[in-house]
Amino acid sequence: MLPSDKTSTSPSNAPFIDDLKQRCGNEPEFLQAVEEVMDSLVPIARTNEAYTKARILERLVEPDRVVMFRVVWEDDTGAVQINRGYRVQFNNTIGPYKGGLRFHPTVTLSVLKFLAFEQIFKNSLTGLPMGAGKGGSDFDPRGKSDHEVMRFCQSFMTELFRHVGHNKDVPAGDIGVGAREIGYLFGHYKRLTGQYTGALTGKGLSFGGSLVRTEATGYGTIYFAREMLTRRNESLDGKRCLVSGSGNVALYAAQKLMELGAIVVSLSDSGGTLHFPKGLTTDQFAHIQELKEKRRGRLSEFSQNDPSVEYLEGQRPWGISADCAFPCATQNEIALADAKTLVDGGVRLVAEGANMPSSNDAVRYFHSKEILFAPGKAANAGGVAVSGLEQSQNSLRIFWDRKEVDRRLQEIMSSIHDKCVDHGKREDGSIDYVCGANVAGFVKVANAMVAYGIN
Ligand code: NDP
Ligand code: 2IT
Repeated sequence: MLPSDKTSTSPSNAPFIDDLKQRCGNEPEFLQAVEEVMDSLVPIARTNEAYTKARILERLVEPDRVVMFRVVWEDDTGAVQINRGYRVQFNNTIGPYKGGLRFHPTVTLSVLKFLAFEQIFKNSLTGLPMGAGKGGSDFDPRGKSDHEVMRFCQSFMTELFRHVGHNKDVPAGDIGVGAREIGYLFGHYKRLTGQYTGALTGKGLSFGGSLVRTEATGYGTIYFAREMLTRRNESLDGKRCLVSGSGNVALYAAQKLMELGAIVVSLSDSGGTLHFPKGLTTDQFAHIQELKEKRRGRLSEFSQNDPSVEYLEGQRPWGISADCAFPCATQNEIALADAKTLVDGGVRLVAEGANMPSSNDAVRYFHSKEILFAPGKAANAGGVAVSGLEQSQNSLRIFWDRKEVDRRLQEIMSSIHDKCVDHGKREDGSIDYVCGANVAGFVKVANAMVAYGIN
């Protein structure tokens, strides 16, 4: 049982973090992710002799390996372009490395290390046999033609293929990597290896993909929030909900919210926020889906044709009053000041569809105000979970129908919720979902590491 003090952080993790700062001082996102996890783990690991003796925590923060490579490609004018590619293979204790690829100009080693580190706990929570990795490039798909994206993906895979494989490391999508990119990457992997295996997930339905993978992260986040509310005899019905982002995660989170009777009052992109004072309608949703998924357009274009919607240029959604918030865009989109704005605006539940969208002090503030807070590694695990189901279907050479995959997704999200409750219960009966997710995800991996001996 955890103490009821909702603001406490563990002073005992300071030496651990100080030591890591010496070695990773120029990796702020990675340090941020480790610090958040160690607040929960240091008190547990330091009182467990087997973990202390085997130095599990110290081993857990060092990736197994990092591959960095040059990606050269030709743009449509014939000019040579150079980007940097990465794959961080963080931990394969409980299964082959598994995690997405991100193509975005902000990609750095620090960002990919934080994402791969989070994946250790997230993948463990799913209950499926998946280790943790992440990769990507500083390549920016925005404004590039399909041919340019194809040439980039082929060049990227020309190096990556040596390091991945269905029993070794299985990449998938993340920011900037969707169905189009996975198609190009898988096509080139198949060509280079001469083998048809499930070495990537998020594939198209005609070539080994799983139904519901596209929707899984967004739907899973909402299933998780539904569990949090059900435990308190509440529901999403009629709740006003803020969603940030308008990519894969945000769109399907919004769709599931509407299906469950919630009122979606915002979506956003890096240009600004769309505010729907009366709630997003299914018609508006279909238009935005077409704009974002097919035309790769900007939300500012949508507001020009729909006067019922307000466009808040250059702003995030957090200033709009609501009951629940679902950050689904990117890391560090909720700073402490935003957390205060959200709470002042009436928000009582925050579930992270994105990875680490809230800064650590924002999370502490939510806890101090008794906000129901679900960290990304638990709430957004539905995406990688259905990736795991895609791997199962590929290995079995079968194809489950939509109902079957959605049923399994709901079961997995519910079991992740139960694990968070079991490991995150405070003395006053409330749940610390951050601690619950960190500890539940950790224990399985740590026990396996101990079983393997020193390696
Ligand atoms: P997409 O590329 O489909 O969409 C990303 C969205 O976030 C876009 O609306 C984009 O706006 C916005 N965005 C991206 N970077 C920034 C930025 N620096 N500042 C402001 N807005 C930004 O990505 P996903 O929806 O797949 O991913 C969103 C989040 O969910 C990420 O944190 C990802 O790691 C996480 N996630 C994704 C999973 C998946 O299965 N795809 C699984 C689990 C977590 P714009 O178009 O203007 O760039
Ligand atoms: O952050 C994530 O969990 C993902 N981008 C999905 C990873 C996957 O392997 O499906």
